[in-house]
Amino acid sequence: MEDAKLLRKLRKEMQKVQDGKRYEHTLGVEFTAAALAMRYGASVMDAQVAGILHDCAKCLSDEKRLKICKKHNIPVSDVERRSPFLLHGKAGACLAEGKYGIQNKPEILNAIRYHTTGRENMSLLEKIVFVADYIEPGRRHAPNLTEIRNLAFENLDAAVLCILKDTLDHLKTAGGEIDPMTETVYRYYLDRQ
Ligand code: DGI
Ligand code: FE
Ligand code: FE
Repeated sequence: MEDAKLLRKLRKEMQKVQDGKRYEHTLGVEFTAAALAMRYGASVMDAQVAGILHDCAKCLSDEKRLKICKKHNIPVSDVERRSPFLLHGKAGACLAEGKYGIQNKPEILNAIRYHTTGRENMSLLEKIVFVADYIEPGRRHAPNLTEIRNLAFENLDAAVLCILKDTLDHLKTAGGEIDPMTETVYRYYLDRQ
């Protein structure tokens, strides 16, 4: 299928399954990921597809997310079982492949899969989606947003580190349970600055 046609089709699918605010966020992540791909020399098309689909499992029920993981033999940790929204990346990667037809594109599926916590040694596309998700124009409330938006186009790894740090700080003050993955990834990027 022609690129523009595929993008239109995927946007339409997301508009069907997401509420208005989430869909706007989806479009914001799509074009922010495209801009970062231009800046860092990644595939703009892959960034757009990953951006459109990254939250394709966000508007499902927790039961549905757990069911998808079970069906695909994805191990579910204790934290993920207590907070199944953390599985929307992993479940989303399954849907992207099965329901939305993203075949033979493991790099796109991984960008969707790891977009919430990040992972060690992320690929360029994974970092782009991780950062775009945090800085897209519809985001308003994150601390240091102006600085992180600047940094994103200067030094992508530094932006990844800042986002992880602010996310951990936020979880610590707001009392959210921390997925050990988020801390592991933070230490990984801290050691590599
Ligand atoms: O799906 P989005 O809202 O667009 O963004 P996302 O997939 O990055 O999810 C954002 C939320 O995920 C944000 O409120 C912080 C939260 N998060 C990231 N790491 C962890 C976490 N929440 C918990 N409880 N534990 C984590 O380790
Ligand atoms: Fe998400
Ligand atoms: Fe998102």
